[in-house]
Amino acid sequence: MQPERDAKDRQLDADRVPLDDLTMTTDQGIRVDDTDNSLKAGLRGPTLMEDFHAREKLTRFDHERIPERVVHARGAGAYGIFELYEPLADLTSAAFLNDTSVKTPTFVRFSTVAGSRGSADTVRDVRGFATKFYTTQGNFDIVGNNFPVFFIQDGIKFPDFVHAVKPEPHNEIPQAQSAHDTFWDFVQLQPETLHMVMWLMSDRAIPRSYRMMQGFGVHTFRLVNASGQGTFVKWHWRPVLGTYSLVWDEVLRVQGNDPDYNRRDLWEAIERGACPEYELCVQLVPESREHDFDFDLLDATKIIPEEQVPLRRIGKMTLNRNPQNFFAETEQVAFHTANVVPGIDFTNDPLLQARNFSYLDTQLLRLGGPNFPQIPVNRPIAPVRNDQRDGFHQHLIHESRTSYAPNSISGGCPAAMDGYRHYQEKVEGTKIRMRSPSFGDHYSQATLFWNSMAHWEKRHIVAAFLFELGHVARKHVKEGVLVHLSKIHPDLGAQVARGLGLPAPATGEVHTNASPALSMTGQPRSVATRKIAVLMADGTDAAAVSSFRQALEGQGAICEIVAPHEGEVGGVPVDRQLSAVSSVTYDAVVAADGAALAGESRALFFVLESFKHGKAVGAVGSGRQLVEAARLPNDVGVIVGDDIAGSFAEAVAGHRFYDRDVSRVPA
Ligand code: HDE
Repeated sequence: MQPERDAKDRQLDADRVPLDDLTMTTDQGIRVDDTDNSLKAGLRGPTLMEDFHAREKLTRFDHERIPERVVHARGAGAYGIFELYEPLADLTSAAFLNDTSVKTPTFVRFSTVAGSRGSADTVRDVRGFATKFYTTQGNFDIVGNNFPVFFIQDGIKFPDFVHAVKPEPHNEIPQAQSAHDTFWDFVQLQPETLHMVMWLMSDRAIPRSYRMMQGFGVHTFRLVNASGQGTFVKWHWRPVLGTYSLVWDEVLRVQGNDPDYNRRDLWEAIERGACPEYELCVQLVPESREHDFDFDLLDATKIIPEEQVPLRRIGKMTLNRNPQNFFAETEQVAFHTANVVPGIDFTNDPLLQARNFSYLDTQLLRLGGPNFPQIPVNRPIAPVRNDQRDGFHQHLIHESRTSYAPNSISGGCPAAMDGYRHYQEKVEGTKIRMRSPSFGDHYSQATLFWNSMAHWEKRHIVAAFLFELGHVARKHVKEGVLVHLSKIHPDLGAQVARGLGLPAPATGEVHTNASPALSMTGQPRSVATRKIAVLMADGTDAAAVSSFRQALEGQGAICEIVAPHEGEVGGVPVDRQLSAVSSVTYDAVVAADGAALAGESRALFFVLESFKHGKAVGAVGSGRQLVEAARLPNDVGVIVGDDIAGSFAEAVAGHRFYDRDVSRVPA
């Protein structure tokens, strides 16, 4: 079903170039009669300068690339709409947060941070979650991440941090990895990174899907109501499908099997009409409570625990439309933390203050000048009127005879009135280059994170530290990190030290507070949009598969028939050929055949690998023989029988069986 057309979609019509005229022209509109042969002096002679078509074609090609984003270079985007649950007039004058009848168009870009534009999607990294709201009052951007905190507290450290995590300068190795010396050297010397590093080592850094990860504005922002009263706010996006992750061993294999795994998943879900949904939630802190916390609200390395300030759901965003051209839309979209509308304002968070400079600056280089807001995807649906003029690639023809204010010649237009008013915060102080002592605690919330993890999450965190530090060559860097880990929690320090074969540093007392909301256990469960491989072969009893398939697809799951060859098996069309896919691109597997597949090594490996990654493994009909041949340990999540649809769906909805002993699984 086509989504309802919103204001942004209609606006883009003017820029769309449909393929409705098959005649090729030059950029000047002159018809081209041959685009395969350059103009030459004689059949075997030199090419002539006057071949304007060849010159234009090659020149345009030479200039096709623009600089990739200095961070967040790899991404995928989608359009959507935002719907408000209830008016928030007591908190903000922002129009789109006051009218529940308005559907505000949005564009979202999800990204990884460290890798280049062509790097794999599934790497251990933070994910960007940047949203542009095309409101009637102009564009509002929440340029967030899927972690609620950041590595550093002051934006002046950003170039240092990014240089440390990016490939090393001498050989540009490694690509899209934090597992190298310079990153961990920065961490050991800059302990403000530690809380975020705990998130980075957790499964949050390897999301199953962009549709299954949270988003956070990170900084404390401010809502301002019509009477000028401010309220501190933290933005949260909550995926309706729940927050789920891959497992590390799987991540390593997905990279080879489908480097576009997350990008493809987003694209296909939207094409299929399974539109990703996220609830927008806020944590609100009245100004009177600004100093009620044991951390500073302006410190972006800290969360406000949800148990202290609960989340309030205020609306829902549905991503319902894929871009039509990756470069035009997803690559050229330009986000900026300073894109705010009346009723939304900043705080003095020094990281946010730096971002308010950096995002405009970076677009000037990346998009080649000051007219990038005129690029279709960036253009507000609100009218744009001002005296800013000229520059490279000006697309508009300003008819006014004046471009200054005040003026009398154009009747004083455009006039500044009834516009954005900055929150009237009282500010005074001496010029000082120092960090506030209220930003000084770098351990308590890292400990809080560790304490809040389930046992399997802790196990994964330790394994992640071992993988990462196992790629660090310099011993003193590992030792430096270990000192911090032991301060975060003695158990963490001891386990990582053991794996590294280094002595565990001495530890002190740590607190035992936890914030259960930080754990990924207890997510909403659903089989909807889960991808299930059904292994079949010639001779499989298609009837048994069909009822199973109907039951799962009825709940929104996606079943793909995987068989040794393309075409049909048992009268059922094959979706994928066994040698062209891997279990790691599925959420679960059902063996529907064993008679033929029990002797097929790729099918056996498929089942074993699924089991190893904690996935539900089912068997119907003769599929039992395949599962038996794989010699899976008798375990939860291995469901064999003729009427398994219900119990299998339940197992898939639970995502993974993290407590399986997979130490002897040969996959
Ligand atoms: Fe960014 N960041 N950032 N960042 N960031 C960029 O802007 C920057 C930070 C985030 O899909 C750049 O257009 C500084 C925090 C996302 O187009 C650049 C600082 C958070 C995206 C930039 C930060 C983010 C960016 C590169 C520290 C989470 C991708 C290209 C002061 C709240 C947006 C661009 C997209 C991109 C600067 C820290 C999120 C260079 C200086 C904290 C999601 O301007």
